[in-house]
Formats: sequence, structure tokens, C-alpha cells
Amino acid sequence: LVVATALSAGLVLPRAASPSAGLVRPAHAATHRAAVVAEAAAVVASEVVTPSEFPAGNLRSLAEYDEMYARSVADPSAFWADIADSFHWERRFDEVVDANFDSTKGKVFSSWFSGGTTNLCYNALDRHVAAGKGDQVAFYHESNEEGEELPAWTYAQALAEVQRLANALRGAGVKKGDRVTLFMPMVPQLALAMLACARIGAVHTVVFGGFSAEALASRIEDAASRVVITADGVMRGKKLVGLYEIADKAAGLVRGLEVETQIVLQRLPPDVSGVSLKPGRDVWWGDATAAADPECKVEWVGAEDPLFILYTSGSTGKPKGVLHSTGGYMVYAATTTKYVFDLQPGDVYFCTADCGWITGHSYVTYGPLLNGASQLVFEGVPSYPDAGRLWRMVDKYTIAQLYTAPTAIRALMREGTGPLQGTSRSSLKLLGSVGEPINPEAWRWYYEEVGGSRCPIVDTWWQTETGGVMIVPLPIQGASMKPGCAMRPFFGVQPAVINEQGEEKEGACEGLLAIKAAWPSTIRDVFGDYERYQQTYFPIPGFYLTGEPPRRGGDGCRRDEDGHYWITGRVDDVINVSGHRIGTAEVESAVVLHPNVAEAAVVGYPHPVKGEGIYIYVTLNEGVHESDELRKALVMQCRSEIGAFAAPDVVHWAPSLPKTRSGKIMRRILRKIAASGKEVTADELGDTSTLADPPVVDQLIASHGIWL
Ligand code: 6R9
Repeated sequence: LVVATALSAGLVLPRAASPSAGLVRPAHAATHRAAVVAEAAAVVASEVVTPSEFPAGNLRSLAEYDEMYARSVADPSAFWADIADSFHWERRFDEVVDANFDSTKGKVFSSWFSGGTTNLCYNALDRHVAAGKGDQVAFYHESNEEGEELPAWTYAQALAEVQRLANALRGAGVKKGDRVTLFMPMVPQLALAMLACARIGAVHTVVFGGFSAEALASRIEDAASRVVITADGVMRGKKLVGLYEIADKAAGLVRGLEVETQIVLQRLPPDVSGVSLKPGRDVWWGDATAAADPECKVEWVGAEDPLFILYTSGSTGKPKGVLHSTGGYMVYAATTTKYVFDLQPGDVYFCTADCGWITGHSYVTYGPLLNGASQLVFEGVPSYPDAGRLWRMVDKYTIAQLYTAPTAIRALMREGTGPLQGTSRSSLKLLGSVGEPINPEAWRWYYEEVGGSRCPIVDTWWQTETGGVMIVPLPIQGASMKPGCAMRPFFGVQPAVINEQGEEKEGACEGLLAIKAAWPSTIRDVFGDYERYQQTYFPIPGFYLTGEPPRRGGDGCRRDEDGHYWITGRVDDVINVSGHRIGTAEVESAVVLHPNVAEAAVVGYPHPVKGEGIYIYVTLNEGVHESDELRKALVMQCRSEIGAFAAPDVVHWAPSLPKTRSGKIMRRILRKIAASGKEVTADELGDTSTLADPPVVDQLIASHGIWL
């Protein structure tokens, strides 16, 4: 979530004041850890909270949920066919679902609404305009600069722009199935660019605007996109993000193919932007759309034709291009939006996620528009010009549903209730949370201070791979919630708690979260690497796994006596920094690129605002000395290889790393030291009998990390 990154940049923790002070471990790390433990202990399954007011909405009662859920599992075909029939199909589907999650019985696949043809853009825009809703606002656009009024986009205006842009793409040679990379700021035009791709059957691949040129280049290369849509830049807080410069550099780094066309949205005033386009390759968005035909015929695509690729991090290897297809994704994104956010006519909805992440795909671009909703898109950061910005926006646009990330809530919570004062937030009906586990303290603050104990907290657990919300406390009048608990599966979702051997556990239990049967927006493939798809997500017959082997990681999960699901966080080598999913292997690869580095190991540690921080252990080559310069160079290396959001928080010079006799780094030990430093106890370290060289651990405990 981009907001989160911006927040951590804007509302930073008090860090050590000088490099030498940096040698001391800040008290907050240990205190935070203690607080987390205490909090977790304080939350017992029986603690329930019931919001004082929540109107009867799309779901009228818990009994109705129970009935619908039972139907969705007993007869998925009938359940989803009913829902799918409320969309426009150019040709109706023949079969609702056919899937196999058991690789011992043949190839793993998931196919929904086969035989049907449709178009996401048609369903998101044309359908509403044809129904007379053309004048309704699709997007309000809030500038980075508070007080600067930007035009809103009605459904009719959005459709007109999308058609011109889609024609410009066709003019650049883009055909059905071709990939187009989008590297843009969080402005309504990003959603319009996604829809323009969908309209002509092109596959969009959005790369979050915080990535570096190297990271962008590798994604362009993997997707083999010949066309890129970008922008000159955008102001985020006081910072200018020069997107064009990065895209231009990336185009130069791409190997094996050429970026032939770049469409560049002008977002900055010309005197600020200073961008000069490369003739023959680049064209301003405004010129391209002005020259394009205003009418663009819809390309009807098969339900299983690909809609988009979105790169995401796992615990091994390079980021995976998660592929989603058309029909199932459409139906699931729309249906979850309808029930999870309880959209009602007249509501203005606000999701702070960037379209560079899955949340922006499903709950900015597709879900809300498929439901004909009006929403707010904010290009800035909630900490600018001050920590009251979000709350003032809620009042200004009379936001009914606010959907954000725990990291944003924690950052704002640190500022106290002062920034809330002077805002009423009375328009709010419900508050959503996504991206990482929400700790009970943040939950309480969100619930009590922001929502005045009136609004349900909708804590949505899901993943890039799942396409839409999977486990969630649905907002239902009178229904109670448990702070920090994701509660119940969405319709059609069959969660399972499994052990490390892949055996399903029954009743109240704890283990790894897996899913038993296909849901409409199941990940369809890892782009260009079907083997990796099957091995990563379906190593255990009959289950979709939320993380990858060999450690059978993913999300830890507890099912309580009431059958409610608690997501306890990642148990693998994926860390979640401000809601950004980062593979420790990616950061390690960036660090070891430095010629002075012999070896590196990266782990997460509890961070009071970001959720997790990045802690790197670095072993230098013989004869190389530790220095501030080197430390800075390593941080730069991560920024340039991945992006600023992947910059380490702590560097720990390690004479060597704890390894097993077979040479495997014992990350478990490194995680404990990162979390507790010198206070780490033997108990916490657990079994160290497989260590090849036990004194290494004592050395690491005796030394310490340098907080940056
Ligand atoms: C939607 C999104 C997925 C990972 C996921 C889990 C964590 C997301 C959560 C949550 C606890 C929640 N996660 N939502 N953990 N409670 N409500 O964030 O997708 O970027 O792919 O990340 O995020 O660890 O496996 P993605």
C-alpha cells in the first residue's frame, strides 16, 4: 500500500540522532515487542465488540450470511451462476466451474464461466452509462496539495477517455493478449489506463510507482511489454517522484526487447516537470488521446482470457507474475466489494491503496466501478500537510467506507487524537483494514477514535493470488467482532488449517492457512512459468497454499472455538513492511551485489509503525572494514535495485552467519536476535544443536545492529 510507504516517510519514528547514537538499540524495539506480546495475551477469543449503529445493508443478518455461505459451498455452480447473470456476457457461459487442486490427478487448473465472453471495461463503464448513470461521479480526485481542486470524472467522462486511450493503444500496435506495463502515480487516469487495456483485451501489468528503474525493467522484460504508460511525475507530500525519468532509464535497461511506445500522462506543471520526451518513442497522453478516434469497439474476450499480471514477492527467487483471468475475477471482485463494503446508492467510498498493488486493482479499479460506485482517489500522502489530512478528506467527500492499512493507522495513532479534532467523520459507515495483521491497539484506536465505536472494522485477509477478499468480518447489523480477528470465510471460500505435513486439522487449532476448493478469482498461473505456479501454490494435493515450499510457509492461522479465523502473520521468509510484501531473498540479492559483501541474510523484526522492519546481517569480504559509507552504500543498493520502500532499517555487521552443518543459514535464530538483541534468551533461541559453529551466535548477540 503506497500510503503506508509514504506514511513511513512522512511520520517517521524518532530514530537515533547520530551515527554513534545509532549503535545503541532504540528502546522502542524491545518495548514494542513487549507491548505486542502483552496485547496478544490480552485479547482472548471471547472478547467481542458490537458497533453501536450499523444499518441493515446488503446482508440483513448473520442468518442470511450462514444460509448464503452454506449454499455457496454446497452448490458453487448454482450460487455463482445466479450472481454472474447480473453482469453483461456477450455470450453466456456454458459451465460455471471446473478446477483441480490435486497435482497427483493431473494438471492443476481453475476455470470459471468457460464458454462465456465478456469485457471488464464494458461491465465497469458502458453498462452504467447505458443505464443512465453517465452523470454519476466515478472518481473524485484529491490532489497532493490540499485546497487544489481537480476535476472529478463522471462515468460518461471516464468512458470517453478510456475509449480514446484504448484507440491510442491500438494505434501503437497493441492487440488482444499483448502486455502493457503501467508505471503511474495514483491518479484516476491509472484506473482508466487499466480499463483501456481491458477494453481491447490487452493484459495490463501495473508496477507500483515506488519501484526503481531496475525493478521496473525486470518486470517489463518478464512481461515482454512493448508499450509502457507512465507520467511525468507526481508530488507526494513534499517529494517529487520523477516517474518519467525512472521509466526512461528502465526502457534503456530492458534486454531482449524494445520499449517501442511510451504514453506519458502530464501531471506536473511544465515548469516543475522539465520532462522532454524521446521523439519517435514517447507521446504525451493528452496528444495521443486528442488524436485518437472517440469510439472504441469492445473486444469480447473469453472468460478465461488473461486480464492482468501483477508481480508479487515470495520467499524464493524473483518476483512472480501472478496472472488473473477475466470472468471469475470480475464476478468475485464485484461481489466481495458489494458485501464487504456494503455499498449503497449515494455512498462515497475511499480506498487508500495504490493500483500498483492488488488492493488497488480489486478495490479501486474493478470492484467499485463494477458496482457503479462513486469513489475518492487520493494522489498524496495522509501525513501531508499534517496528520489530519485523511480525516478532513472523510468530511469533505462524506466518505462512507474507508479502507486502509494497519501501518497507516499506527502512524496516525502516534499523532494522538489531536488531528481528529475538528473533523466529524459522521459520514463513515464502516472502516476497512488490509495488508497485514491489525494489532489490537490499532484496531481499538481505529474503532473507538476514528469510528466513534459506531462502525464495524472490516479486517480483510487476502492475497495478490486470491484476487479478492477471502476471510472477513462482514459488516452486518448487530453482528459482533473480535478485535484482530478476520472471522469468517467469504462466500465460496473453504479455509483449512494444516500442519507442516499438509494434514488438515479439525476444530479449534493452529497451523498454516490453506484453501480447499477453487473460488472464482483463484490465481490462474505464474506468467510464463506454469511449473512454478503448480509447485509454489499446490504442493499438497487438494490445497491452495498461502506461501511456498520447501518451508510450507505462507500465513499462520488459528481457528478458535467459535470457528473464527485469526491470521497470525507470515511464517515464511516474506516480510510485510508497511503492507508491502517483500521477499527477504530479494533484499539479500540486492545487498550481495555490492563488491565488498561476502554474504547477507535479511529478516523482519517487529516495528511499531511499519509492522515489520528490514534487518540485514552483512558479512564483509576479508580485509574490508565496516564503515558508515559502506552502510549507506548498502542501503542505496536496496533502494536502486528494488525501491525506497525496501531500504533496510537496521544493518548488523556479522563476522559470520549461523549455519547448519549442511550450510543453511538459520534464519530463525537471526529473527530472534533481531527482535530481542542482547535480551534474547536461550529459550527464545530454541534448538541450536544443528549449528555448525555455535560461537557465531554469541558473537552476534554481543554485537548489535545499527538503526538507520
Ligand atoms: C491484499 C494484500 C498478502 C499477505 C498475506 C498476509 C498479509 C493481508 C491481511 C494480512 C493479516 C490481514 N495480509 N491482509 N495479514 N490480516 N487482514 O495485502 O495482498 O500484497 O499479496 O499480501 O499480506 O501475510 O499473505 P498481498
